[in-house]
Amino acid sequence: MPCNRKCELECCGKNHAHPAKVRQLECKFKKFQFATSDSLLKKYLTSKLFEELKWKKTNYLMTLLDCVLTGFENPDSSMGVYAGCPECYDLFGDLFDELIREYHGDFKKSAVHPPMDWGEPGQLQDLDPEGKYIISTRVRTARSLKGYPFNPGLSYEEYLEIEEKIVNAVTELTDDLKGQYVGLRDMTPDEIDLMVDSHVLYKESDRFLNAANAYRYWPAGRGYFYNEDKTFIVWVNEEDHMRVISMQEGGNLGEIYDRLAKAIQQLDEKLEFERHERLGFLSMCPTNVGTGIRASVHIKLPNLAEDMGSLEKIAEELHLQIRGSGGEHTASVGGILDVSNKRRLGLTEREVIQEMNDGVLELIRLEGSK
Ligand code: ADP
Ligand code: DAR
Repeated sequence: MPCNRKCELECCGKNHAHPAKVRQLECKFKKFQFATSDSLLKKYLTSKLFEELKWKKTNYLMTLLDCVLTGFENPDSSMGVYAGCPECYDLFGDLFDELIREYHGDFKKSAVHPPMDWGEPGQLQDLDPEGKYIISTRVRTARSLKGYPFNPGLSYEEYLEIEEKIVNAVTELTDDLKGQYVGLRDMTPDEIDLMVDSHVLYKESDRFLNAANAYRYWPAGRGYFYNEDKTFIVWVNEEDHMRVISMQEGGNLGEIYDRLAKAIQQLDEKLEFERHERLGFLSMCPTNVGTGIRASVHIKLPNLAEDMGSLEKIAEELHLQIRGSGGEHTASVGGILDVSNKRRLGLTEREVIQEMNDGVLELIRLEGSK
């Protein structure tokens, strides 16, 4: 295998993947073909497409192997693919476009994501003013700094560069967004666990990300920024270069969304983000391209949750996604469900949040009618 970028360029130039990587890819694909998997990778990476893509390499030296290793190692993936760098969305577009079309509600190759539009502040209300259902609400978006690969392609130095650029930007935020940055290297395991358990921070435990080589050089370049009351948080170099998060107890979606919109407006003036002409803002995962917004409530729906199969069907019709209370790939604890918008692409920011707003209100209506 190439020992580093210089070695790879000397061995096989910029035109095709290193032969050792292709041999590894072929071996893993052969094994994957016998695996039982419902992932979109399994559905769309045909042998014909595999042969067409296996020798390709981006200018960041990312290959098909870097993108699909997570799905080969985790057949229980839903997608099974992460982009190794922004160029992967075009170079391996015959694969990514199918996954994106299916995940984001039939977003066809001919479709174009709309310009960013957060709408005007003060247009959204509290989803649960009486506090009967919603424990807490969180709205996050993902951003990638322009000119860098994603986790699978980042060097040690690039992790530190990204961290420095983001820290310089967030420490200039004003008003209620003012706060402080802490690097994970400066935290004890107990401090990290406390923040993870309170849903403020992430940790190095996602096997899908691990299989995608997203945890190399950990904890270098990793950390988080937070304001005084931890209602505004920025994750640095978790799955994406940047996750910008607004969250608080209760269901006041309007307050939380407006805070995030204000933060993005300020960050847009300080950082340059990777934006694709057709897919909008780019992220490591194809589920997060476009607006990158996931707006979620931690909500108790005891009546609807008695029949999870039926609830999942209703959620799908409302373009909602249900996760466990610990986030993705976790179970629901204490009857708390994480309910959020599913699609993030093909709609403006304002339309995405309206879709989530309307979906959650419908679930609350149905819960109350039981
Ligand atoms: P992401 O939303 O960033 O894609 P996860 O689904 O893993 O990733 O959630 C990240 C963290 O945010 C988890 O600890 C999860 O419990 C927490 N979280 C998500 N939604 C809410 C919410 N509405 N209230 C409180 N914490 C939340
Ligand atoms: N585990 C991967 C990711 C799916 C979407 N979630 C992200 N990007 N965190 C899968 O294919 O299941």
